[in-house]
Amino acid sequence: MRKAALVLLAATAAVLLAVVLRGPSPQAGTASSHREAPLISDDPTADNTDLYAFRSPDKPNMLTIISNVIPGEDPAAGPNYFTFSPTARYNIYIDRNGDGKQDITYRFKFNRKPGVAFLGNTVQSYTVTKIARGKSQVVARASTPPNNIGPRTLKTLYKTTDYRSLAAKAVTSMKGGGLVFAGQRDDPFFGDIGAIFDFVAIRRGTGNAGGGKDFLADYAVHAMAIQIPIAQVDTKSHAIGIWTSVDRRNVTVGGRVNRGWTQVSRLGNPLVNEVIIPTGLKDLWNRVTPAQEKQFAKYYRTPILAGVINQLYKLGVPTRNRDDLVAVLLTGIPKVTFTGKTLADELRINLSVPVTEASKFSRLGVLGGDNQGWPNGRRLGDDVIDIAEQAVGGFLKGKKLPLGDGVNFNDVQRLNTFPYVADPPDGFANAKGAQKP
Ligand SMILES: [Ca+2]
Ligand SMILES: [Ca+2]
Ligand SMILES: [Ca+2]
Repeated sequence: MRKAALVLLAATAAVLLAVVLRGPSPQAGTASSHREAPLISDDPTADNTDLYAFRSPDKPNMLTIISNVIPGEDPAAGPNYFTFSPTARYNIYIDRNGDGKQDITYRFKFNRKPGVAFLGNTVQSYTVTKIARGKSQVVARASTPPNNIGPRTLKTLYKTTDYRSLAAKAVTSMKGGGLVFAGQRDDPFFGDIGAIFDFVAIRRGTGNAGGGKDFLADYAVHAMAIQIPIAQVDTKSHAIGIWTSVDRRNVTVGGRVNRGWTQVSRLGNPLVNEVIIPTGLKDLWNRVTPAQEKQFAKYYRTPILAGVINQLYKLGVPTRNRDDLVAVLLTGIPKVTFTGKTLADELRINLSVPVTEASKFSRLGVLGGDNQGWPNGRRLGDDVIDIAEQAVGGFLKGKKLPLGDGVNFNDVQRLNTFPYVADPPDGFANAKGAQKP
């Protein structure tokens, strides 16, 4: 029996049942936070999929933060291709004193113009506003590259077929230091979602030794990436917390004008809303802030997932008093990412931990003896499904189960420089569909 490997997949699948019942479409990606709650699955352009934060491998004095939205972009899905929503605002928040409230905000707002002929226009101008100490300043005005629709579109509209050069030109300096990029990217999340949905089938072995199928290969997301000097965000303990969210403008109903914005999606650590928060509370969780996390603490302490694992596979995973998970996800790892007693789901990172040499990189991050990876920040190569499965399995309580989904790395190589996330797959050449003779 390939029991051990299956357990968390099973549990994940159970939690994802809501999505199954909605009827998965070909773009029903369920990565770390893709389509994880009922309401947000109706609003993909406002759906945060993944958040990354790491010291930059080529510039260790710079912190890179990447916030991705729009799950499962098929690069061939025209003529109105995927874009950032012009009626949303996208936020990256940084908490420097552990109170669950932002001290620095980077806010993105995008425009969208009509396209040529019957095509949508995927080049979007945008602003980045930095809000800190009560002061709000536009730190960048920039444009996304076009989506990677295909070589004829690129040649006709942008006079080149070299997508790399178009994307490289879209990297823009920010006022006060640092860089920004926004636009379509390869989805850097990887996982065997197809197996999970097929009632937790596993394709080979135990799941921890390869053999899975990367459901998200050849799909894209829209990414917002910033690279900022660590000196601007560092603290005495060197531990800070980061999260991302999307706000929608309030709608006017029955003639009553309701100005302002409502947060519709939020993301700190991967898989929290997907796996920890019960389905009935997922929409609420998306609307509140990390400072209001305490109301959900019991779901971290007695995770549904652990109970499901035991019911299905009788592995004796600890189901109660999971203060290990509370620490990792809500207050930080003692002496590493600890930010204080306030319970808040934030992606915490200790900015003094050096960049791991390539030869010592472990996809299992801290659990694999590599102190730079998730849950100390999150790098593009961190295998968060395997890490989460093993952590919920009780790794930090000494119960080391070889759990995993059999997909150990992304389908494409990351870039060596900012924004690091690889170029998106090409809509014309992409491998989906069936080529006819
Ligand atoms: Ca704060
Ligand atoms: Ca990918
Ligand atoms: Ca994996």
